[in-house]
Amino acid sequence: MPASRKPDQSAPAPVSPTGVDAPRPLTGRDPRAQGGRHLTTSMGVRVADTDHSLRAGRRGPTLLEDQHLREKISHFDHERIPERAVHARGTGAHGVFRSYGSASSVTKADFLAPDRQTPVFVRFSTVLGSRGAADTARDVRGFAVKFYTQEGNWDLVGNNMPIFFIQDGIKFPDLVHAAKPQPDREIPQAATAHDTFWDFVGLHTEAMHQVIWAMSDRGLPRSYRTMEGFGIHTFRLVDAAGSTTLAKFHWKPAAGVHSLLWEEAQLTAGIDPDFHRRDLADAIEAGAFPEWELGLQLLPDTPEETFEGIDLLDPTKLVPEELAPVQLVGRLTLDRNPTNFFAETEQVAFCTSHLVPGIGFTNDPLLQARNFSYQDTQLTRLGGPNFNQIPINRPHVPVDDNLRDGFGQMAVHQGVTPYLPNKLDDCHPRIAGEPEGGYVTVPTAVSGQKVRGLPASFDDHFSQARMFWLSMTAVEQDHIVEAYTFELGKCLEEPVKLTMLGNLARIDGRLCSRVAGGLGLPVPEGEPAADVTPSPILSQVVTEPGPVLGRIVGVVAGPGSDLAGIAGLRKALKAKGAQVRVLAAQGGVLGKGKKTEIVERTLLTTRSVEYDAVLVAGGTAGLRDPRLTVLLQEAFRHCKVLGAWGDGVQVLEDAGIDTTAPGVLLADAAGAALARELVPALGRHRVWERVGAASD
Ligand code: HDE
Repeated sequence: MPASRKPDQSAPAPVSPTGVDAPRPLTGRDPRAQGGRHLTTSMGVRVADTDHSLRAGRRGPTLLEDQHLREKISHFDHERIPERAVHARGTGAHGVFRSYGSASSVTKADFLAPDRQTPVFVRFSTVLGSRGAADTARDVRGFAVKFYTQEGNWDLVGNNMPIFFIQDGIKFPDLVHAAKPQPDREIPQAATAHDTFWDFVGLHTEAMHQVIWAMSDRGLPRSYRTMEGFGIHTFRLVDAAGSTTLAKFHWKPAAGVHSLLWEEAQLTAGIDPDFHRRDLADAIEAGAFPEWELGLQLLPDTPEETFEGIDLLDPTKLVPEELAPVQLVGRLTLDRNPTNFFAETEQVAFCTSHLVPGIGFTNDPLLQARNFSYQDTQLTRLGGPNFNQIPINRPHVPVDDNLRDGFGQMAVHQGVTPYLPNKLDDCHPRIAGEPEGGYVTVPTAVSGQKVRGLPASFDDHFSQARMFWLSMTAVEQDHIVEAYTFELGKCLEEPVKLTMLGNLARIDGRLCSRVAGGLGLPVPEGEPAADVTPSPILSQVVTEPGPVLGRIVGVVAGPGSDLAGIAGLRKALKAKGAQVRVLAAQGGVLGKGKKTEIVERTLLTTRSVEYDAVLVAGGTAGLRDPRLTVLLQEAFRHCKVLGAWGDGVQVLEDAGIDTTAPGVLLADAAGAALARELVPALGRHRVWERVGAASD
């Protein structure tokens, strides 16, 4: 037995099943450190040898009595848990939600009262790919937020698009079975570009609105930081006096709404499949904390539950912001990366049924099915009914739930009365009336015959798909045409393509004829909805420069480059929240003494897709490399800002870049003047004027 064991600061904090653990002091510790000084078994016995199993002689068989061997291997054998059925690939971060108080007039939710600060955990995800899939697949993105409020946990489990593929949750297994890899060969991974997906959505026209969003630039976010988020369903808010208001939740990103191009997304899946995961973690580590404002579209709670003719229970319809502006009610800041991916990001369990007083459901048939599904899925995925005791899922308030036992029970419950009513414990834990913060369902009238069916207003499957199409700028429409043509072009079955073309004809004739042209198929007849008013706010092409927070500027350099210029540029960009990354032919350090630059990427390890803009430093003129030519031409073709100072201009010219083209910034030196031009150019995200003027 060890002579003395000092209390170890890094020992696990006591686990309480009913609240937050006391935070463990990490001050002064290397975050990469495991914790304790000595390796132990799971029983806390110090281990003397972890590299050799116990054997009957050095050449003999392994002994069954080797508990350390058996425990080590057996635990490893059971390390994996089932991945999420959908949204398996994702990443998370901790943060805080600060309320402005502006929602208190419509909801009594305490965390929305003035000046409240609520801890949150957010998980972003793709829908279709497996846990190890690439981040940049064309897909809808999940945007799930767990608010650890003083009244219990509220989960807002949303997406980066404001509508969904289906109106009734009972169809979700059909949708997912069609969209996931085909069951015979299990391909393609993380992609809708295959027959079964288009077969299903082609026949299932209520998906048309969501599908056109997925085929738009929204399906390819530049970063999780540059995505909007939507609760999709209409919720019912209730204030302290019992008055109700219908509401849709929106997240508005401080970094603007920006996307990748399809070619970029494909290249990124190869050069950095963890692109979005890395981007989020790097931004937080660099102190460029991602932020969103939470907004509400407030809609009168009328018996019809419609607004301007839009059925608010139909999750395939949005309410244009021009008709119901988004009112901002608080700010979300992500400021801490998880310490352990599995414990936090993998085990976090969001449930749409987790509500707090002040927020209620509507009868949206998709939401109603979700309220069953999320709780249910965790039972298998997290191994039983006690998943809410896992630290990341625990509320930050006391829990006295009378729920007992079950697999993985972590609590040592006290007392003998886990039932109500009881006399032995004076009827504790007591129920709470509304004034004491008890959750009371808003009384709403329900009547009708038991039927399997939806209201007639749900039958319009095309008008909002057309509205979306008409709201796009020309360049965004081009991307949509390319996306449909790519995806249907990957289908093998002609009837599948023909059915979809028939649907496109009902969205827009020009859209249909362009896609049909690309596929080499006849253009079907169709009658698009009349009198559709566009919603220009849906376009993400900006005319005014937006923020450049978290943007990455690649600077091509070499041994003779102007390092002082690079340092100056870095300083100017850092002041705006953007970062410089030096790339060169070889790795290592450029320069000597005080002025040095670390080469973060070499031409072998990078591609243009990792940068929002690429500049060539002065003093780099001698650098010629076919990979650099590809990198610069790609950045140009992808409408990114390019630039050079001093003799760096020569490098652009050698790569065949038209240095007179829009968005190519040339300067004598990397001074303030270059930074002044670069920042707004970056803030416009792309130089769309260049489309059609590519150098190759
Ligand atoms: Fe989900 N969904 N979903 N979903 N969903 C899951 O829950 C489901 C839907 C969304 O980061 C699963 O814990 C059904 C709409 C996100 O952990 C599962 C229906 C929206 C996440 C499930 C829907 C979403 C999920 C898989 C139709 C946008 C990831 C693992 C009735 C508003 C949460 C899990 C995370 C995850 C079921 C429709 C968003 C199987 C049955 C609509 C962001 O329970």
